[in-house]
Amino acid sequence: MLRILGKATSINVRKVLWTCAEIGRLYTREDWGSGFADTRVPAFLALNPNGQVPVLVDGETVLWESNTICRYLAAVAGRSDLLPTSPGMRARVEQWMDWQATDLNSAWRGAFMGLVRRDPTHADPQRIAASVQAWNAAMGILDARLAATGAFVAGETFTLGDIVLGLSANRWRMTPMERPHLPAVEAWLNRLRERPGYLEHGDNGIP
Ligand SMILES: N[C@@H](CCC(=O)N[C@@H](CS)C(=O)NCC(=O)O)C(=O)O
Repeated sequence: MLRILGKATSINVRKVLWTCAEIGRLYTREDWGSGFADTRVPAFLALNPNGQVPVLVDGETVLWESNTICRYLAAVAGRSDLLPTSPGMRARVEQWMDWQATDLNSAWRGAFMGLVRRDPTHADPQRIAASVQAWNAAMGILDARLAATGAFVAGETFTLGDIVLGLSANRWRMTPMERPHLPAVEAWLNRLRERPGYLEHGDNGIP
């Protein structure tokens, strides 16, 4: 049985849980991470030296980095709809996944930590405002992309890109801040609501 180590409130853990829902893979999940079991213990650090969740244990295969785990699960399941095998189409999906993990993640950190987590080290209003601006600008890029495809992030069909960005967009819409109306993002989120995996692990009240 697949083991997933990480609390279900973590956005990165929820990417993996939603992917498992899409591919119909059963798993057991253990509550690790802040507020739950401490990831700084040797037993956990032996699995992920970063002390972060999620960690996946699939027999001999131990993996960390949520987007990598999602790609691994889709590949093992032979789900070329979620992660295409043709190099160009696969790169298109990976491009948006990498953008989520780098540019988009960096943009939201200050606003999310200050406004949702209420982290005292992220309380500076100017830094929060700068993060809100950067986050909204990044979401504008996603909106333009979705307006162009008229469907999903990588094109006409649902892929892993929609999982990682769907969770990100859900966080964006739930964070108490000024937001522009982004009609293509809104329409896409409604499209994602047709998927049980998104309803269970994405649009479930957790930002
Ligand atoms: N790049 C990593 C980031 C993982 C990460 O930031 N995980 C957070 C939770 S979302 C974490 O483990 N924080 C420490 C903790 O909860 O103890 C990934 O995508 O898997």
